[in-house]
Amino acid sequence: AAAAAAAVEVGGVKIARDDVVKEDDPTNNVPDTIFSKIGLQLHRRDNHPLGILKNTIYDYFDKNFAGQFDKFDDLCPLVSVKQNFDDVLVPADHVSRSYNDTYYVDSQTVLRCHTSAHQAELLRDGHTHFLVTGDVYRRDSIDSTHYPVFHQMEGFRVFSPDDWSGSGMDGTAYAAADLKKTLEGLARHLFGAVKMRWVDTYFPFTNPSFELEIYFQDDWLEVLGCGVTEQEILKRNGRTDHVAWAFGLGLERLAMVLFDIPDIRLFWSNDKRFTSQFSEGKLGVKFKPFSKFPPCYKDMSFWINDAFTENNLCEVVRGIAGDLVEEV
Ligand code: FA5
Ligand code: MG
Repeated sequence: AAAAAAAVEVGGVKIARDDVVKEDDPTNNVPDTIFSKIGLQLHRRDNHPLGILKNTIYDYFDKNFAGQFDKFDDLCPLVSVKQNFDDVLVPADHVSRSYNDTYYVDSQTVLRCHTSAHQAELLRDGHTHFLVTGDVYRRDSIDSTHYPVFHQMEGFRVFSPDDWSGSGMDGTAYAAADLKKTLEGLARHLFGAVKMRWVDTYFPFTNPSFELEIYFQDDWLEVLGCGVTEQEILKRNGRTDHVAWAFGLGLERLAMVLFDIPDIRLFWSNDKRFTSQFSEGKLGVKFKPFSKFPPCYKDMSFWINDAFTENNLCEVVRGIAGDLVEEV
């Protein structure tokens, strides 16, 4: 295993390596390669593409909502199963809860797989407009737009009956319209003119639910999920009779489009040829590729048993080859 630091600190919480990586514990599936990413907080580096993007999104919300949005970017990524799943109404048998999809520290604690894990607590604390940015963790396939650690920004806005009563719409229609208007405005703020489309989808915590896709490298790329928050979440957290919208956007996906970054692994690079290309406040500087080595394809055979899943294989490959493997 890679030599990992013994402990890191996030948001005032000390996280020891041995409390997060437990090779012999069947309720734990966190490898050292994942632990080594905890605490790096790429989204808090002002000269990193993810930090530049986060700050530009902050600007948009500050400008359009007069500073009403409260911002959080240092919440601890270790959360309870309740926060990550139950609080946002993810059903008990949903695939995302499986050890195949999520990193478990123990049976009740996970590395958050989305920033939606913080919705309920922030609502309970009285926040009605907030943005939560953070690193999130998923066991997932390997290709140029997927990485087991990536960054999301959650947005959440609560409306009270006064907001929609004069509009001729019901609360849900009003929130959905405001959501789409807000995110289309954000896309224009980031990209200027860009080809985008809305796709209907499903999330347990919103209804209706949508995804926004942007045209990139000759294909549609999903950049965010969003929707009108389920009433049950508002009711449980002190906002009966209110309506809300929420979104969760993938910072890497947006940054790939903005900076022309062709591969998601590059965000983790410490190579000066990468890091020196970006600086605070400079959005949309086009990345200049520097490696001239061609890819090399390998065929391999595996003997597998009934417990085999594709993500198990992908993780073995990541564990051995690190970031050298571009696609499996
Ligand atoms: C969610 O995570 C929802 N929590 C988003 C949400 C929030 C919906 C609030 C409604 C209300 P999803 O799994 O689709 O949804 O991920 C959201 C975004 O994260 C995706 O659109 C994509 O941009 C990004 N993303 C997902 N998986 C990866 C990955 N492996 N690597 C990089 N980015 C990813
Ligand atoms: Mg999705």
